[in-house]
Amino acid sequence: MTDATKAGFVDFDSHIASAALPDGLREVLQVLARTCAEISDVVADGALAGALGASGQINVQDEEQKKLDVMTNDMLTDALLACPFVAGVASEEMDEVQPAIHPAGQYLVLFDPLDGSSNIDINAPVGTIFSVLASPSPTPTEADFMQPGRAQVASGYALYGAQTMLVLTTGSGVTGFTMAPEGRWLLTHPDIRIPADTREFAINMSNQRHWADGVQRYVTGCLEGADGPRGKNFNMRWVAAMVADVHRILMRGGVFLYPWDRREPEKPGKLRLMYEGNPMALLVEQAGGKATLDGVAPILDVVPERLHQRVPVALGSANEVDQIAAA
Ligand code: AFP
Repeated sequence: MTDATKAGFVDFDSHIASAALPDGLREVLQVLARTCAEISDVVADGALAGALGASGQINVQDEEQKKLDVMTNDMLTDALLACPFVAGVASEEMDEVQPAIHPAGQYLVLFDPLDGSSNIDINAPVGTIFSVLASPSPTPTEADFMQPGRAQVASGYALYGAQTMLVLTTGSGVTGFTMAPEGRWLLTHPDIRIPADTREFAINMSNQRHWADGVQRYVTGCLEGADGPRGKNFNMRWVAAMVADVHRILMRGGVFLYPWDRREPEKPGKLRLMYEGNPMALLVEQAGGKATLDGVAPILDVVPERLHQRVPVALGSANEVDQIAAA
């Protein structure tokens, strides 16, 4: 793309300068945008940066960390804790919350530094997901992070795919930026809306035999297509990175499910409330979709009990989420 073409786009800093944001939030979002641009370069370098493969460490979720999980977690933690408006951070990759050293920060930032880790070594899409809360205290403890998703003042993600994109909400709609050379984010998607109806669903079908009856009925209805009760054919997609599956839904509609299943019945689901469920739910609701635990109960109303809590997820096109509830 030529510089002349790119000159027609509003950049990230100008866009958020024109938004009515509280003191300090703008700066926190700038740090997130800048660091995601840096992460994009590291992800793109892959083997050239020695960034592929396992780190040899296990995280708090009992999952093997990839080198890029560790590198991107450090990049975000260092950048955010250096920002005077950040009171503390929490990450999918860290056991405990990290309070900032300077005592005047107003915001808490929670993140999954590299969602879709199993995609790293096969050069498939991965992303960074973030959630921003107001801090009740300048010296926060874990209890201060335990706020329902509805309290988020901003959330978003960067998707490192065919293009690198940053998708953001500060509570009044959803905007998307595409990364140009030198890490410049340009506003390419000023008002993202999810269509209410869809013919596309996303679920890991290999877990089918473990699902609860309602999910079985819903997916069976989709698979029967025009010959079944739904009376229309469905397509299926599964990227194994929530960030990419949700991005597709924001771009063209669809539903995404990661339900409770019988493999580990004591676990409510696989996905993490604070780093995946809440930030994506705010984006989906702000784009006109529904984000629920089960087709009905909004994810954003869950009162968190633990930092690394897991939840079931059913989100996407509003009328199709209603079909999940009705199944
Ligand atoms: P990791 O980033 O920990 O690998 O997990 C990604 C994820 O939490 C989510 O982004 C995907 O939708 C889901 O896992 C994929 O899960 P399956 O491995 O069951 O397909």
